[in-house]
Amino acid sequence: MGLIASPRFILYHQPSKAPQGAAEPLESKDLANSDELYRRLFRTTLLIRLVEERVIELYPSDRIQSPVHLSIGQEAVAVGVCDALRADDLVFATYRSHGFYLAKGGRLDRMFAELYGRIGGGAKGKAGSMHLSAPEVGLMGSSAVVASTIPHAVGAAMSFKRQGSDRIAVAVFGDGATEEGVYHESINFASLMKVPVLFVCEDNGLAVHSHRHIRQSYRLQKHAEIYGIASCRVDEGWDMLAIREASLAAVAHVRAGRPFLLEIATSRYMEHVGVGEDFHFQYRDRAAVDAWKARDPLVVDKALTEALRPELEREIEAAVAFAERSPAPGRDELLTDII
Ligand SMILES: Cc1ncc(C[n+]2csc(CCOP(=O)(O)OP(=O)(O)O)c2C)c(N)n1
Ligand SMILES: [Mg+2]
Repeated sequence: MGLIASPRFILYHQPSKAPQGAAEPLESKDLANSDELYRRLFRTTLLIRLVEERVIELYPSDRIQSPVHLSIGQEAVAVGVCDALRADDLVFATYRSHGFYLAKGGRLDRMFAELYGRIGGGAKGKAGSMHLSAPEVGLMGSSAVVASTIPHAVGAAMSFKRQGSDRIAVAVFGDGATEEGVYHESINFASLMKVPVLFVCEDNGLAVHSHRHIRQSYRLQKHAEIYGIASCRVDEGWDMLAIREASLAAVAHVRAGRPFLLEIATSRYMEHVGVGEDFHFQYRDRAAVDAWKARDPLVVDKALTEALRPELEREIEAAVAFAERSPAPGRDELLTDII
């Protein structure tokens, strides 16, 4: 099948909105390699989904020792954003961050060991799913406390500025987190002090069981504008290529010395916390999620999913085996690595 006719090419050319006030225009440097690029991003997106599907299978066995907030449906956000970053840029994320951990390059075996509460985990089993980190690849931390890592990202970015470095920091948060005071304090400070921080809002329209329109009197981009922060909204949040393209422009703006807000529409397929679906609560429609799935590349591009599945499943099984072999922390670990 020729490139022009392939679904991946169509996806690549779905235009994302032009950033308001971005320093550099959207530019596609990868046209020549678009097929290869699509495959690379698709592979990481599929890895995240298959990892979380494996978590669903394992969960009833009770070997996973922590609550899990699955990002199934939202994976393209992490992949598109992280692909636009440099390895030495830092990401601060949330309790729903298996995707950001993997997209930033965190080791899969250590992630499973962390979920299992084993010594081989990134935090020797003390952090679990909600507090993943992999500082060696720039995933600095994630937290169960809504909005709490936003000021950490601002602080890290402020230190880069003071050091004269061109590294940037990324604050990842949900739409619900923008209702927290610290979000407002953070964007005000970042704008005032010209902090090189990228704010990424994963807008799944939900905070637990409540919809954004019954919680918020503001539109996020309008709100950012009042604080003098340039922004962009990507509505095609299933499309990792569109997200990457918008992220490249946003990152260029931030690296030039100004904060930026990237709001990305997305869809959480599973329940807020846990491994089931929750349509029986009737706070949302299955039809809306189905409409999203109908555009989701991991669902639509069955041929590539099936082509990549065997090697990814082997990778996942090796990581699960590592977690199974890893010992539980001993009593001597109880008081180590804590403040
Ligand atoms: C400071 C704080 N308040 C309340 C909660 C309870 N809580 C956990 S998740 C959540 C919803 C957050 O929604 P959002 O930021 O949109 O993230 P999503 O779960 O949709 O990814 C709430 C209110 C919390 N963990 N921390
Ligand atoms: Mg949300």
